Amino acid sequence: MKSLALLLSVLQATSGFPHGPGETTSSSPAIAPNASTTLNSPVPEGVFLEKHLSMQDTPKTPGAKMIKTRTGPFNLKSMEMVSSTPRLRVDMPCTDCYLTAMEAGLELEDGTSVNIDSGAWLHHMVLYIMGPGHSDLTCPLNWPERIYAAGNERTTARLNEKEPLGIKVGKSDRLAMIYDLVNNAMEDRTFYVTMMFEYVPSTSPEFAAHKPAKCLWLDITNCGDSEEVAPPTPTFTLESQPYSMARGGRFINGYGHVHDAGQKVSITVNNDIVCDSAQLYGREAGFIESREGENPGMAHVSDAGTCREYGGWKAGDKLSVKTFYDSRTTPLNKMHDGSVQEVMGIAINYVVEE
Ligand SMILES: [Cu+2]
Repeated sequence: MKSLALLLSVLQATSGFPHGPGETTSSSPAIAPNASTTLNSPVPEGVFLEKHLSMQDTPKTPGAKMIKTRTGPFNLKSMEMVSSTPRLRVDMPCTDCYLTAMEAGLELEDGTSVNIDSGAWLHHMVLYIMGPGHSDLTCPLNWPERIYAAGNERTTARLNEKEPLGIKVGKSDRLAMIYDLVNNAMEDRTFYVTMMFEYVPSTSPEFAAHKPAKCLWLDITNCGDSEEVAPPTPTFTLESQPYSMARGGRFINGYGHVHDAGQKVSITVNNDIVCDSAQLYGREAGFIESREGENPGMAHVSDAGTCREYGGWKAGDKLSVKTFYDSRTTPLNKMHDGSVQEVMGIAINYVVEE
């Protein structure tokens, strides 16, 4: 644990270090389908949104259970922001089990879910697993094994679209988290970061049929801190350096993460696009900023399109992620001090290595 604490504190200290190797090109073609959406607008054709998890629903996976964990309390003063803060003790949803679906949330002490319409931002959270045999697939020297991440859009990850797969949690494994939270309200507030997990316990008859999946993280900063300064042009494309894969594998499920003005995230194998994750805005009231906010009435990212079963790659192939921003379609996000928020381009992929 000590080395992780050191690693995380170093990562925290280097937040804002010179940018990663993402490249910038301006005036890219407008390749985003139906990027600008509004309150209650239907899901655009060709875009699939994974169904949100609910503690009230019967788990979609046979033999699975649901559990919700809370991490906190996080006490934030009015207009306070906490960035890249590590949390090394996170409640385990289960041990000796497979995590088959995950979803983050943000709530108050009494369990009320909160969002941008009340000035509460789950800017980011990343969930890590540590224990024997766990290492990150794309950045093993830089990060503990990343298994889930969410921006405020709180995308649902599902690992078993067609076959019994999950993140394997061993008996002695532990979870850790990094979080960024913002309280844009006039009053001080106490938040909890929540995780809903669908999982298959070892006591389930379905357990034996399950195989382990991994999270494959692609990032415009490669193994950096994910943040880039937004280029000054109204449109821009940011792309990672290629990741050379030592082993082959298959993509099961994946989605992108951008900041406001981001229209889509593309995943490429040897420069061929295999997944486009469209980014939708303000489809629910919670994602529309209050009149008192930095961006009064602005519709923020509310949904990220999910790709399912989108092929695979061979040993030696090059994977990359590319993100397309257009601030004419949806504006960049402004921070407290009037500056423009840094931008991101991440693809979270759940894969099976071969
Ligand atoms: Cu982000």
